[in-house]
Amino acid sequence: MKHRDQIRQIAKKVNKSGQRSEMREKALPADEVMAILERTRERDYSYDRFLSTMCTRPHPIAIKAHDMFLETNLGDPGLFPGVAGLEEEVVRMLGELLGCPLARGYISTGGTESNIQAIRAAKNESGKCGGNIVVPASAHFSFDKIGDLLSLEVRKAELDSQLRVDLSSVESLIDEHTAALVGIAGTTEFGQVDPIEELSDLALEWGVHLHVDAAFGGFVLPFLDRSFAWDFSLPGVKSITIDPHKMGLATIPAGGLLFRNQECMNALETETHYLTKARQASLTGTRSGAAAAATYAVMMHLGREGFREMVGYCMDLTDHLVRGAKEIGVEPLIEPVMNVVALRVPEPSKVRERLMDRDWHVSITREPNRALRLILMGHMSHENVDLFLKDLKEVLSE
Ligand code: 0PR
Repeated sequence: MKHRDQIRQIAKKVNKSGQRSEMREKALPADEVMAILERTRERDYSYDRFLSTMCTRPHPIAIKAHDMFLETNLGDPGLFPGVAGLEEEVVRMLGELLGCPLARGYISTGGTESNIQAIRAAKNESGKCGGNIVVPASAHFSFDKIGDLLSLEVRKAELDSQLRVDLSSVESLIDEHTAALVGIAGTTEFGQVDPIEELSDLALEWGVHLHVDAAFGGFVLPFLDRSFAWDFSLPGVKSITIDPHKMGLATIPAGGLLFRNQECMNALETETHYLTKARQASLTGTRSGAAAAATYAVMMHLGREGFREMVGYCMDLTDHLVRGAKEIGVEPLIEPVMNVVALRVPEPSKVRERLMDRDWHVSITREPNRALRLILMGHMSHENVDLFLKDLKEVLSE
């Protein structure tokens, strides 16, 4: 069969909602297009049953702000000084939240871009080519992409019994070719916080850049009752990833990258001769002003008080889930630090499948700490946690 025919056949099968797979010659009235979109949207699942995601429904004010700034492009800020000013305000607020009011940075497209850029800056600053970075074994897979993109060896340090990075393992992996150390404040799978204070000491001792990945934890840790030392208040911390599109309740793709000072940012700049600003530090050229506006709107509207309340709600859900799990004989791998729970169940992949059959979207963690992974975001309710526990109990006794 010819390649084109093959593609047509596949497209026919895939397009269950009745869209055509080829670009039409004639216009289709807007209401018909919208009808297709509405039918299509119904095929997406609903957040009510999501226990696997670090994203959530954006706050209504974020949606309004996003809509208002939809056509703005922060890649050419001179054309959009209004939204460029909002981005500066957001960076100032984030810097202050993270213990460094003079921090510099920008609104990226999420944790992956922020991590790439932080390590790229560290590599450029260090002048080390073909070097290595030392990350915890629990690091997000974006660091594997970084190794590939920046031709750096990614050395993975072991975890301790509490699933934090083991410092002696980190020490054994650092050498004169190390361009950066990474600590995680809110690991993807366990919500654990690495010993950032000790990593900061190590980074200063070796004169290497310490990057903290707080893509998830950045909007959680400042609002917990328990306090951690993890941000720019530690002198070794040079950059932080913090994602407004996760616990920040902003719209996708709002990501955040902050550097302790301008010199770190300079290591990312390229010349942009014909644009309204002569230099650019971001990875993408064209980038969403809407995401920056949405972040600004939520941070202003909720204030610290609102975030404390939202995080408090998620932690309540977490306690409720863990208490209920223990009642049916299921224990967490660690006592949750934030609203991420890893439950020890037999055959996690099978349990996950059975739960998916019951419309629960859950995920699992990697070996050697295979477990059922649940994230309690603001879209979850106590009632749904109870329904989930009932189903979990039934699945486990099948
Ligand atoms: N760093 C950490 C600590 C993360 O948890 C994540 C994503 C990233 C970096 C990368 O962020 P971006 O995905 O914004 O580039 N953590 C989630 C995860 O992998 C992302 C996610 C969100 C996945 C929603 C699925 C989902 O439905 O689980």
